[in-house]
Amino acid sequence: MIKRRGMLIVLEGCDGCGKSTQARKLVDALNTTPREGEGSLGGHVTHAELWKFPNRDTAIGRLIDEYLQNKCEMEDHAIHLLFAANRWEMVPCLLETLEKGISVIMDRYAFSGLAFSAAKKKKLGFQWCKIADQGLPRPDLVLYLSLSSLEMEARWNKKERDGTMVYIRERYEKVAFQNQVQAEYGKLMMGEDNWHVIEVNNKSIEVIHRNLLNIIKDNVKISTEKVIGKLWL
Ligand code: NYM
Ligand code: MG
Repeated sequence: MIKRRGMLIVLEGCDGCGKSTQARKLVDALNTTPREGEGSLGGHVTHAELWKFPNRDTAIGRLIDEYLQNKCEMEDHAIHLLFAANRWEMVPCLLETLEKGISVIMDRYAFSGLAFSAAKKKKLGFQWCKIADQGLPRPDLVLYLSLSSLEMEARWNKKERDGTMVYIRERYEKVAFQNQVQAEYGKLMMGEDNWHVIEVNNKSIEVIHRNLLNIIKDNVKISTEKVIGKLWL
């Protein structure tokens, strides 16, 4: 059998839309899907890993974490570049992982970087925001979880960190701002053939999971046969 690279699958959406839950379930499902035969992914996917941005474990990530928890202030351009740098620092490891045939389920990526920065009142400029992430590995699929602002807020107060629930509200978790973020996402997905929008209002975790898994199954073969692209180039 020809060895194929892993898929790069990104989950995006506003805060509280269920990305982290779904990302975990997808990784579990891909790791337990039979390699061959009925219900398999055609023998292409060998293994899947869960990645998350911001990656709060690096030196840059720790700065971002302080900013998000309102423990420090940062100029808008500067924090935008730190979010992008936090992705770039992981690129060698990401490419190596995909090359080994391991798929990566990514909980947020450059699209968050753009949507959240461009949504700020003192606009940084959509094009300016794009440049910092230009050339990153291009995802095979972007799964966008769309949630109404009514349901959003109820979900924010609970957060899981390292297996325990903590109750904090981070920077950006305001309905008006998240509506602007969703509008920016709308601009980003226009004309893109690798985006899939999934409405999550009033749907169970399991129904959404099935939906996402089916999209992946429909795309896995095509994606792993293509060389990984470069984002926005
Ligand atoms: N965020 C995330 C950005 O503003 N820029 C980025 O590049 C990324 C990856 O950080 N409100 C924002 C979106 C979220 C916050 O993400 C932290 P999470 O998934 O809640 O840990
Ligand atoms: Mg959040």
